[in-house]
Amino acid sequence: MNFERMTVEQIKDSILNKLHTQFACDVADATPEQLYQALALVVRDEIMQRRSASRDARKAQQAKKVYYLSAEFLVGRALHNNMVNLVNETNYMKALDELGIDRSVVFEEEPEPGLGNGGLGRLAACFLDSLTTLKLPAMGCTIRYEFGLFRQRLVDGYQVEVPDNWLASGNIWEIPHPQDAVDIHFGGRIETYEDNGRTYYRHLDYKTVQAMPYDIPVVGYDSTKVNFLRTWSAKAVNQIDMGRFNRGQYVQAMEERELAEVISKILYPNDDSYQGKELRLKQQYFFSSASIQFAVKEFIDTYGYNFAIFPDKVAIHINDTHPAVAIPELMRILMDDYGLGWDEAEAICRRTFAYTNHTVLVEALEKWPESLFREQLPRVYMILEEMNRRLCAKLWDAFPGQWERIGHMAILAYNQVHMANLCVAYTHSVNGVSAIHTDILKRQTFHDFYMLEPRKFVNVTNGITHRRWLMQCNPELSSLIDEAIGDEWRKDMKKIEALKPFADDPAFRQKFEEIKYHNKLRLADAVFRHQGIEMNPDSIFDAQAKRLHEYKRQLMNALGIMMLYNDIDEHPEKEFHSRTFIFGAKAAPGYHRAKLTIKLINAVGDLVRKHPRASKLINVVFLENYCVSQAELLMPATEISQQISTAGKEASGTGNMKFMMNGAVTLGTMDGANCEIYDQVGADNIYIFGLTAQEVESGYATYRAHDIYETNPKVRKVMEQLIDGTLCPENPRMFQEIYHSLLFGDYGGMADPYFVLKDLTSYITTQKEMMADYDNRDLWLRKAVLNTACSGLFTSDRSIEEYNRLIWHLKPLKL
Ligand code: 26W
Repeated sequence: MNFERMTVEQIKDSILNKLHTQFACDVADATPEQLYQALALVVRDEIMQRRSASRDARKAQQAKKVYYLSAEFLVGRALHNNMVNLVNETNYMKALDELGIDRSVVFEEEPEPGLGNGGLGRLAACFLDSLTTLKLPAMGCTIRYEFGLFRQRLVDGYQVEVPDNWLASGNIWEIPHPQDAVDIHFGGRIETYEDNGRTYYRHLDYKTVQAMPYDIPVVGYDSTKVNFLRTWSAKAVNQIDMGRFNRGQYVQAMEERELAEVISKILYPNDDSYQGKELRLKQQYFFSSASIQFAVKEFIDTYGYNFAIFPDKVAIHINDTHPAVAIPELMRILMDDYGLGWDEAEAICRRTFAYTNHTVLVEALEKWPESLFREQLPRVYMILEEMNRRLCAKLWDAFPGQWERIGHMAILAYNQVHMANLCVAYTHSVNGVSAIHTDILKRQTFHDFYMLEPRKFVNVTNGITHRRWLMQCNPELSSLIDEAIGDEWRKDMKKIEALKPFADDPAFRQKFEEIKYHNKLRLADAVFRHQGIEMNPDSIFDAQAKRLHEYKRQLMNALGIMMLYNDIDEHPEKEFHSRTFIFGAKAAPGYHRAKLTIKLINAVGDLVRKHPRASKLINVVFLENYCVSQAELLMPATEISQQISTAGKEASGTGNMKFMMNGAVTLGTMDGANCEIYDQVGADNIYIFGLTAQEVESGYATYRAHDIYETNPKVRKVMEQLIDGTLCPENPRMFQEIYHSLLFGDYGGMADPYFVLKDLTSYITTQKEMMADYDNRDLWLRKAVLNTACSGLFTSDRSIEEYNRLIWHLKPLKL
């Protein structure tokens, strides 16, 4: 279908009009924030014109819809992205130029919604973009956190957390829908009564919190399809308790309100490590229940009470276990509110829900104390008991007498609620996020379930939206690709493989190199403006950007830099290529080791800066507050992408895909989606080192980190430097615990459980090979171009097509 795009003249008029009517000003006297708001309002209008068409079409076509439930959606800024997806970027840019408005100033005015920690949240955002572009009916459901992920400051090399008050000056993109507000009940008690031979349940004495939805539109690329991200905000039903107020209890009169509204106050900053906090459980139930209530209401509005067809019209996706409580919640609503029997309700749930696992780290698997569930969600808890009873009965038939195994698979066991077991047992599909990860799920994490229902387990390798992660963030490279192979790749990313032959075209390679250089300048300029740090664009830009975790091994990167430093120091005669090591990483505020690693990286940077020769050859840059907008600058500027997790630990990774799509060459282990990147680019265009996942697995029994320390003088030297005052003369013991953990282990655990010292030697050797190749410009640029050319598989359009084919079975809307 064709639709009108706004012309340059129309855009200019509309911007001026918004400035006049909203802010009573002109371009000349508008603040940057007012310019941003005016422009955003114009873009929003253009989006909203498409919205009604797409909603009416879904109703008329009675199309199945997916509700993607996720505690996080790390959407990033919307303004520029929406212009790109409206395919009207050129007109908007022209209009801004003609009005004399500096676009980069305006874009930077937009507060970035930090409604996610890392990979899982960003993946959900990429998926919404692809769902909409593929014209699939979908809604993202999450929490409208008033404070997103903390902002990171660096003070003396330490991380300092600052609250992220992203809603302080409002959010242009969200539309409140008070008519869709729903009540959520916490606490209280359950009364049962019999009627006509059936048991009924009555929930009494509960506390009510209202869930108020705010919708953020998501625009499909070059289509009239608009989907929404529904964000739920907690509101007290009684703003003020007038009874108490009249009795003079002013503070108490507000108390209930504060207790209710704290639910959507802040995003928990833990990534991959679970803590059983009551408020987090309340958050999970809050947005899951609200979303399920809404999905049921929408179903009834369209199809009436014919629940038998519910799974044919509604798919509900559980993004990791955080929204798992949605499953017993749908059971509850179907039985208690609509009178369905257990078997019928269970069959509907099984056919409706699907679950994605995002991590195999045991410390990340959610297990809640049963008592918390019983107190906060008494009716849901009763349903879980019955779900567990029925599951265990089945398991008893399958594994008679094997109590330990059954305990391992149960929903309720050892006074805990096992959310992953709930998901695996009561959904129709369980998927991992890369080939190796799904394999580990089948062979280890969920092996016993896999034996019973092998066909339930599927793989869908993650993807990223190439619209944000190539077209928007790297416009110059995108135009160069257009020149070479036409622009069809923008709509169908598979077609980017047509770029492969250009890897052998010297003129193309040279242009590719020039663009990389421009992007390096762009990044250097931004880093200088924000942090006052200079980056030499003629050095190699080598980046590791991801949450800080021991398994991701930023520590190994830091030790590697120290070894390079020693090499430079000991060999004044040797030549080295100048290199900028870029880190971007937030540490969970309570994760002490991770925070110390940030300090270590910065201390290594300081050490290098003090050395006359090393300071010219090495620069360590720690990007403050790594977030989506920073990533958009970093990906296009990077030449070496470090993906160096202990094999078997990183479920997929998605930063690895963003870097390679922008022509960075990967230095990595055979882990997560690095394996698929290897398959796509071939062994010559990626640098793989280190243990395999199998070797790690068998290494736990035999590995002795101390042996490496004893036999390798270079490793011994950096280890000693951690504790001899080299890094921090005023406090030589600063990094002692890292030293101790690598050589002796923490709290009686094994030494170096992430095999840092074990992989360090092959890591260094591989980097040396890489440096030699880098100097051969033709060879290196060929690899870089091939990385972009081979990145077609990693578009999230492909991931979503697979989810749809294997799991959801939605039909694209005819618009
Ligand atoms: C309850 C604490 C908690 C919080 C977040 C546990 C687990 C998580 C997430 C599952 C962590 C996460 O973001 N995992 C990442 O998901 C990405 C998208 O699939 C993968 O690419 C990453 O490899 C994986 O670490």
